[in-house]
Amino acid sequence: GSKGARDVLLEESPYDTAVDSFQQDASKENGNGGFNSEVPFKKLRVWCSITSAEWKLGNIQFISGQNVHVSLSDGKTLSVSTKNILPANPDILIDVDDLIRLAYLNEPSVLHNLQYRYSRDTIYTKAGLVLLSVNPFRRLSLYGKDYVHAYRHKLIDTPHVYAVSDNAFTEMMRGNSFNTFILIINVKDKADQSIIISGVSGAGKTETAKFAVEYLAHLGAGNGIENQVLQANTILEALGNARTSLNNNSSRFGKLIELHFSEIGKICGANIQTFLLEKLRVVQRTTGERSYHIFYQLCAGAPTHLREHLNLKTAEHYKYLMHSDCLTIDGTDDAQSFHTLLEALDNIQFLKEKQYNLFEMIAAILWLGNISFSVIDNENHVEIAVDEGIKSASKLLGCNEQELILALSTQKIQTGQCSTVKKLTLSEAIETRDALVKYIYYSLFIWLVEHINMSLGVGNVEITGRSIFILDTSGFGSFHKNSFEQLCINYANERLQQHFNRHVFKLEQEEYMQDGIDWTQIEIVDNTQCLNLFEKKPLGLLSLLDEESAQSSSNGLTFINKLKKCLNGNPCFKEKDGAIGIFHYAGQVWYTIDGFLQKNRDPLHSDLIRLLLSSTQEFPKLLGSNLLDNSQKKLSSYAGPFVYVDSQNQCVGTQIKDQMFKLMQILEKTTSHFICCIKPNNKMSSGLYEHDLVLQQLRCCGVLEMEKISKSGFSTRITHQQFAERYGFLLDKTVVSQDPLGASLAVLQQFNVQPDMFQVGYTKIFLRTGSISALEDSRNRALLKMGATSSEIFHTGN
Ligand code: AD9
Ligand code: MG
Repeated sequence: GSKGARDVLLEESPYDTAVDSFQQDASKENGNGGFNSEVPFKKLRVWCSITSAEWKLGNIQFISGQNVHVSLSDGKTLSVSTKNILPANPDILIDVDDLIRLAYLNEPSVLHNLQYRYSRDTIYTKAGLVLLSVNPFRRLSLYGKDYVHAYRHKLIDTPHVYAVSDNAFTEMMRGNSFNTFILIINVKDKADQSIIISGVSGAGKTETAKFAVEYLAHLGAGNGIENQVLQANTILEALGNARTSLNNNSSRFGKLIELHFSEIGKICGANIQTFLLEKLRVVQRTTGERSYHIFYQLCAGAPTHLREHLNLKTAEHYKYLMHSDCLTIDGTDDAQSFHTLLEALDNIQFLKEKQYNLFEMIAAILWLGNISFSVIDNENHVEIAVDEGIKSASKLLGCNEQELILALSTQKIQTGQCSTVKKLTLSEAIETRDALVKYIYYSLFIWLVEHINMSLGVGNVEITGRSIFILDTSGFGSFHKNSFEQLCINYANERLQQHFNRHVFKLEQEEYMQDGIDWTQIEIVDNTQCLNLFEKKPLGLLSLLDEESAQSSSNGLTFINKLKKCLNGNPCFKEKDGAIGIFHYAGQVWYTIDGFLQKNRDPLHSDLIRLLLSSTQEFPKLLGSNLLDNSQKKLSSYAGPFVYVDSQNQCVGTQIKDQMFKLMQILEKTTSHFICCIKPNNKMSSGLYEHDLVLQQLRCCGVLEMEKISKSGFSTRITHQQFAERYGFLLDKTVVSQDPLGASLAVLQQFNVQPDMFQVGYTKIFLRTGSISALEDSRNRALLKMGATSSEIFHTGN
């Protein structure tokens, strides 16, 4: 039997049921998702632009000159210039789960679509090759075993982080296996996959990364490593996450998790690389923000014996914690988190003794912060009293009280054979102490990461060469005041954005090539200029910073002058009143130059290394000797007072650049899958969707740029088979065609689809935006004749 209209309707997929008659005009769009002026406007549904981020929906009533009169949905009438209207999609398209399927891909339409879905807790939407995820700010029941099962067995095919993870897994497993049925040689023969998660601070990257790991852990469960990876997350979050003004659990470091799989898809090893830990936070941060979680967790949750051993008090006792005026986070129980942390440490076989070492150093930092410096003369020189701070700190560090006092209040200066001792001023003393603290904390972090990696069995990683990398970084951010730390983070994001641009737009165009259609490559606006501003040698910002940091006579002013002289030609650069403005892909950010040189040098006085080396305890000694090994040359031959904390004696900016280049090398060897997280409001509250904030992010993550490709490209792609099934029944009875390709071509011919509006690929028909609507109209009319009601036609598949 032949299929009735109802059967056909039930099979309908929602994406190409755009039906309003005006839709035919979409093909005449002007490339901005808007109309050409000659388009007949009457009765059209349109978005009227009220401000740059606010639109109202209405229908055109009449046009007079350059003005359009629109009746809004609230009954009011508005008169706007033709320049300020954009076509709206028919209601039927409001819930499409891939934005590329919208008949009109303009800003208000995308915003509206995402908002509609968000209001129904549908937080995931695709935009071509990218998954968008709008932060729900509350737990949704979209995760867990049942959902893993459903996505694995394709029982659900709606967009989800699980679906992306599943794709990565499937592609990895298909990887290098030979498939004789593939006629076209797949250029993506890389078995390694990466899931790259981007988004502003608080958008949900870290949570999304956890869901991805969770999904892959379920799939690859075998020898327990998957559980250890999840535990490692808990530990790294305790030491590397903090409350900021943008996110209560903000990652202040980036991480690349590598899950390594066996031939049969079981996880057989894992590795975590970290970068860009924001050390400064331990000693200094903006009011209302916290230091790293572990400090508060320890203070709130340590059991009695540990408290006694560390002479531990509650958080409000410590200046390092008190100075930013924020000790707790709503809805977070630090004591409970401490127990979770202990469990995680046990789980990765981090011995009790080492746990003690860790907590001793955390407590030592807290006590170092309580040391009181008193100014003793009018040159601001300081003295340190033997108080509880000094006593506890020196005990925990295993060093002599007097030696600690000397190291923090004086500096030995070697001139030839003689050495003199110079007293430190208050600001020098504080800087010296803070440098020690930052060094200790950073070393703890690296030490833990090393331990975690040992427990994750990195040893196995070379065996099969199949890995999935998951990248979660500190998000792009612009605060009220931005300094060196933010510059580093934003630079890193700039690098990742370039990878994103190249891959998303390259892959899109590759699909055309693979299916053998004619296509002239489109150049997409990219952020190369901004990257050049940072990276170019010898005149990039980072190398200028290094050059200036190496000069002893330099200061903020000399640095600014140098920047002005060398960078003024770059359109991404601006200077004003001792601050520099950089045009990032995500907007302009102003950075204050204060402290740039010092932070870039990141020096540690050699007296402090000697102090650590003098410790009677093994662990602080280890911290000192690590540094000595790394910088032996510097200490002996150069004999300068400072050493760089980095192993290659590099300045921070250069280290970061190197780290990013290494990261890019890894990612370039993988097939990348992208997830863009979107933050719907700045209040961290569920249900609130702020247009301007979302729009700004959509502009950054290139979603709207994808429109360019889809406009000049072919936004509708349907396999020959699907096309023939959907429209074949419209063919004149006289046309006899057995194969899908033949039937498809006959349909295109019968409906007079112009040759420039479609291309026939090896496997699919590619159509330009809007050219499907004439076919849809005819199809709907035919179905109506066959007895379907209009509401059935319009609403099936919704
Ligand atoms: V930052 O750049 O590290 O400052 P992230 O990582 O982008 O930032 P994060 O994942 O930490 O943001 O998310 C912020 C908060 O949003 C979380 O603490 C959760 O409370 C909330 N969130 C994010 N994603 C989800 C989700 N899929 N479901 C529920 C979520 N809550
Ligand atoms: Mg994060």
